[in-house]
Amino acid sequence: MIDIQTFMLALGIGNISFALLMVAYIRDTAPSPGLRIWTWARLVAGATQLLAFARPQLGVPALVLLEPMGWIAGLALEVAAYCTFFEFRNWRRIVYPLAGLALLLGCTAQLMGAGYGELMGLIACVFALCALSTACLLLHPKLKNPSLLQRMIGVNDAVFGLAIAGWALGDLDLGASISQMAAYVSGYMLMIVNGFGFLLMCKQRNDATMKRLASTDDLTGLLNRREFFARADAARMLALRQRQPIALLMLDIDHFKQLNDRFGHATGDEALLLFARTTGGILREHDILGRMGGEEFAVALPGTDLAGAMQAAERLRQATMEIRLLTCGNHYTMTVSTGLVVIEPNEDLPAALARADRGLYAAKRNGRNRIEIGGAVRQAA
Ligand code: GH3
Ligand code: MG
Ligand code: MG
Repeated sequence: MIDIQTFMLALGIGNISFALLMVAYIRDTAPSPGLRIWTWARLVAGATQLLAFARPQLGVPALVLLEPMGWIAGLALEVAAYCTFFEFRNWRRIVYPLAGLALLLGCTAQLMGAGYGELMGLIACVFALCALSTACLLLHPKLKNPSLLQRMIGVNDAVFGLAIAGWALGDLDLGASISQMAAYVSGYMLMIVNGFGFLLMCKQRNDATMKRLASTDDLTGLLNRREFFARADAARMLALRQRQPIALLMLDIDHFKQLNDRFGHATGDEALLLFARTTGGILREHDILGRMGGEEFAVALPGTDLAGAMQAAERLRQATMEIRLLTCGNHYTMTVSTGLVVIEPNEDLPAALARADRGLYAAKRNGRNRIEIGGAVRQAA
């Protein structure tokens, strides 16, 4: 069995290495919420562990008081990092007083002449409480879609909490025992799993944000042009395999420039948002709606033939006329022109969109606020 000093040295080196890597990472990157605090937590925890390793040899009395302060501060920072990451409001009201109380308890125990083992037992109890609370937080069934990663960290926290509580309550003399071994192993795992785990949670969230930004339109939240193409093409190929029809609509709001010129760009933006919401609300769940740019939108309707697509386009046309845009106390109404095609089996998506676009131009030419079917494939070519 390794002694506690060696164990503290190993943990200290691990945490300081984590912290230094994160300092270098944060220097050149905009860090995720909580990552800066997490780095401080690692740094403080690592420094305290190195202090715990060196203190008996140094023999400086003041360091006896510094050690519990370091443990509690590191722990409080770790909890703060989690709270910031999960966007819990008011965490300061809970974490600060509890950290203060734990600090007071630690210092009082020191001043009353508690031995090292008793002090470590007290600190271990605080650690166990925090680890079990964090585990409850990460494994809470009400947490929105906890990822497998979150659950793994939660389980690890729970195991550490139980192991360290068993050690603190059952064996305060730091002798070789199973509970001490369990505390050592779970403590080491905590450093590794929580260290990498927190970073991976940040990465997971950043990846999801990047994916959302790369695939959706900022203003309306609809699919952007690129993502619309990708999904519509996948739907086209599926429809082809299943011998199902798939229709395509190109929609363009009429005289949108006038609306912008008369009421300003902000009102124009609001009109686009309302149009997107209205259209999204009317379509079926598996229909694919995207903003192609400006005031142009496209819809892919899997499993829909010409008659069905005509009905859907008409519903969209009617609903657009019912949108009421409140501008300077007046209700402004909009209309939309639509080009419609059913994708031919031997036709690719850009060609089908070009045909739908021809239908759209025909609708504009023929007076707007109407639906026109794009020409046949050969005609379009
Ligand atoms: P038409 O009936 O022929 O479609 O005429 P239109 O005025 O709708 O079409 P035009 O292409 O002349 O004008 C489109 C306008 O849409 C011009 C551009 O400033 C505006 N626009 C494009 N993107 C945005 C946006 O994100 N927000 C706002 N507010 N306006 C936009
Ligand atoms: Mg327009
Ligand atoms: Mg346009």
